[in-house]
Amino acid sequence: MRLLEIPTLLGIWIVLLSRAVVARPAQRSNEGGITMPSEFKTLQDTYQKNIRASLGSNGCTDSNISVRKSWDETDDATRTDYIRAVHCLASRPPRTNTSLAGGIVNRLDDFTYIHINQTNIIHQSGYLLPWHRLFLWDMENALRNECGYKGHLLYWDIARFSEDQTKSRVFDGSMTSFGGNGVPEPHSPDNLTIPGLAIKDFQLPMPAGTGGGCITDGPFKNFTISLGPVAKPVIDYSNEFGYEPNHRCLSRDFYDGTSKGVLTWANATKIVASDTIHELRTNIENLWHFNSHTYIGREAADPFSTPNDPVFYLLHAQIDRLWAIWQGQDLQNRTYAIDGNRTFFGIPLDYAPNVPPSLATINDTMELGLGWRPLTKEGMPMTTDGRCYIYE
Ligand SMILES: *[C@@H]1O[C@H](CO)[C@@H](O)[C@H](O)[C@H]1NC(C)=O
Ligand SMILES: *[C@@H]1O[C@H](CO)[C@@H](O)[C@H](O)[C@H]1NC(C)=O
Ligand SMILES: *[C@@H]1O[C@H](CO)[C@@H](O)[C@H](O)[C@H]1NC(C)=O
Ligand SMILES: *[C@@H]1O[C@H](CO)[C@@H](O)[C@H](O)[C@H]1NC(C)=O
Ligand SMILES: *[C@@H]1O[C@H](CO)[C@@H](O)[C@H](O)[C@H]1NC(C)=O
Ligand SMILES: *[C@@H]1O[C@H](CO)[C@@H](O)[C@H](O)[C@H]1NC(C)=O
Ligand SMILES: *[C@@H]1O[C@H](CO)[C@@H](O)[C@H](O)[C@H]1NC(C)=O
Ligand SMILES: *[C@@H]1O[C@H](CO)[C@@H](O)[C@H](O)[C@H]1NC(C)=O
Ligand SMILES: *[C@@H]1O[C@H](CO)[C@@H](O)[C@H](O)[C@H]1NC(C)=O
Ligand SMILES: [Cu+2]
Repeated sequence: MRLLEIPTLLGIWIVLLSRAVVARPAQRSNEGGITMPSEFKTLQDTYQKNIRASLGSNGCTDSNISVRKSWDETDDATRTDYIRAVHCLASRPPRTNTSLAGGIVNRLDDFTYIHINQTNIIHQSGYLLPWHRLFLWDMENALRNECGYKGHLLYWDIARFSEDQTKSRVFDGSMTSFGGNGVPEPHSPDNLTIPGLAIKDFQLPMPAGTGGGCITDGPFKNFTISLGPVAKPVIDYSNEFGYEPNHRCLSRDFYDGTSKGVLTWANATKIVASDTIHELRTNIENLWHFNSHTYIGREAADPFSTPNDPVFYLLHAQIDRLWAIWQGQDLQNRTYAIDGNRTFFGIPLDYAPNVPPSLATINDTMELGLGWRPLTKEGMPMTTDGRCYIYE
């Protein structure tokens, strides 16, 4: 019995959510991609104005707040430095006790490991947004403090390139990109089964894109990953969470069907214009989150080991940005708003009976790895509790 299927939920939401906001007809800009519509820009401007107005003269201030930009809108020196720092973390030893997972070989794997370990708790749940906000922050600090990266986290400007993501500098295949598609390998769509749930046949539909094999260009062409994959057509109980070493290339499988006409400015605007936290979170999940992972495909589309693709952090910075813009419309009421269960769709976990499926609260403890166990509410503000950043 498959109680909850993503397509069913998507279907419900497409019917239920009338277009709250209709974006203006898109125009081409000189820089390539589709220009941000005024409805989105107005909301982004309000967020930026409200965040800056909320800053005091101690801690996070107007003069030292970090600015997270679009990968396409930063300079080549910053892009090069970011990529260098990712390779640097890949060359550093892990800090996680490898008795937890023999496949952990480098410092990036510390992040991928805890993401795998927490997947059934931090997706389709109340923790999605605060957990990933702290995860990104942790990565930004690792890049800066351990590998000397001078910039800040950058985001993939997904809506701008919804018609053709390969036009973005994120995927243009140059040495200042994350490389392009995987080499074409004819393959069929799949249903991937999610391990760890009390519902044994929960499946995620995975379409077949135009790649499928190893990426062939860019600075991650020879990149070796080790943890995962986890979500497979049939659960592999001998290595259920992909913790065993499995050295392989980085593969992708671009699938326009979840980007073109989907990851649009209209949908981005609908997300940030959501009236309630429930609407916001379900819009992010149903219109954006799954679709952006699925567009890239292969490693990036495995819900567990997805951070194996270094572009993961830019994909999630976009999601963090959409949440930030929504919060920034009304910082008082929205900063600590939470919605969702304590597990994936509220389904009980077969390995963690101590995680009750029921509603998440802002006082719950989250597990970010290496002993970091913040409360949900510490992952919500953007300019306190150690965080200090704004999206441009
Ligand atoms: C920003 O400046 C304030 C005031 O000088 C200082 O208290 C704070 O530590 C600084 N924060 C950062 C992140 O540099
Ligand atoms: C790693 O974990 C194992 C098993 O729990 C333990 O025996 C070992 O002491 C740990 N190693 C370190 C360095 O903490
Ligand atoms: C995550 O790690 C904890 C131990 O730190 C373990 O109890 C739990 O079973 C792990 N979950 C998964 C899905 O690996
Ligand atoms: C995936 O599951 C759906 C629903 O059960 C089914 O209709 C479809 O044929 C399956 N697709 C594949 C590729 O197995
Ligand atoms: C990948 O490895 C090959 C063979 O070692 C080397 O010639 C090439 O320059 C490497 N490419 C990148 C992008 O590191
Ligand atoms: C929003 O995304 C859905 C898929 O989740 C898609 O069917 C729909 O066409 C998109 N709407 C717009 C206006 O882009
Ligand atoms: C916060 O939300 C409440 C209830 O929805 C509303 O009455 C109030 O006006 C909001 N506050 C602000 C500052 O908008
Ligand atoms: C999951 O959350 C919904 C509200 O979003 C709630 O109605 C439902 O009871 C929760 N499920 C469980 C198992 O707690
Ligand atoms: C969270 O904890 C704070 C103080 O510890 C308390 O004031 C607040 O009511 C709690 N909120 C929830 C939703 O449990
Ligand atoms: Cu995730």
